[in-house]
Amino acid sequence: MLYLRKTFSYEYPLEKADVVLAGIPFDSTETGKSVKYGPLFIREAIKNLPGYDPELKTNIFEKLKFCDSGDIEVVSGSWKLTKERINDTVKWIFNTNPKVLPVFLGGDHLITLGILESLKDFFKNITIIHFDAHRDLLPEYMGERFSHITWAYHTLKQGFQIFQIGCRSWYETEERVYKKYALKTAKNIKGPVYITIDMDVFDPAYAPEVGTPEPNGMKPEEFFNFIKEIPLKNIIGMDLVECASDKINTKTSLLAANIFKKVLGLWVKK
Ligand SMILES: [Mn+2]
Repeated sequence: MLYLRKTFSYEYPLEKADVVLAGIPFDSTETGKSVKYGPLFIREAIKNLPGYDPELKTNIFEKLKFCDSGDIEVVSGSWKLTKERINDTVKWIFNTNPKVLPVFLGGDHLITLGILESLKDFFKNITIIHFDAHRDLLPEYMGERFSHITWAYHTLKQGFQIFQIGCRSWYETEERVYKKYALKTAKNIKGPVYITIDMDVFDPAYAPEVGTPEPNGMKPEEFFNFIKEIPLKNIIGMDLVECASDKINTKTSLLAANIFKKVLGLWVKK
């Protein structure tokens, strides 16, 4: 099928892939703009990326074998049923290929909780590196325990370590939780690392289409400098969430696709 392509110019079966892409278009807990079409538009932006990175002098599409597994069919309005589907998908991924690096596209940030709970069956002592304008450390929101602004709290309760970057808006109760439980430095992180990137970590000038934008955010260059300091050889997975793009080639989805490229470029050179 020489002239036919899906997301990547050549797609490998999951058992042979280095990287697997999976969309999770769940946005039932979103309180701002819908993020249901994030996977669609980030994927379209990935399709248009040149693989070569002039800074890293590497081409991810030549160095890595990719598989796009498609989007999980989420159950709108039901976190319980959606979580089961995320759990089954993550199990299928690692039972098929224990060495693959999964990259998930969201979707609201609650999907990260479902992914991490599933990863616990395969990895011990996971540290979460969490880029976000918000801490997401509320125990509940308006009486609901599971929401895009509570997921990080539940990871702490389940024994994950978390290091947060880029936060600039939080509730007082979250500050107490943060001070008590979160890591305060990224140095000395050992063991498996999971990276979660809420696109609202960026200033709305660079990523305006997000669920809940906050002014005074990161510049892309600050993010790209920081990501080089992370021990990428230990990453076991990554997600890009809260992308509220609703058109092709808008700022947030393009930036998300470029993060995908840069992180994988750094990972391949690890
Ligand atoms: Mn956020």
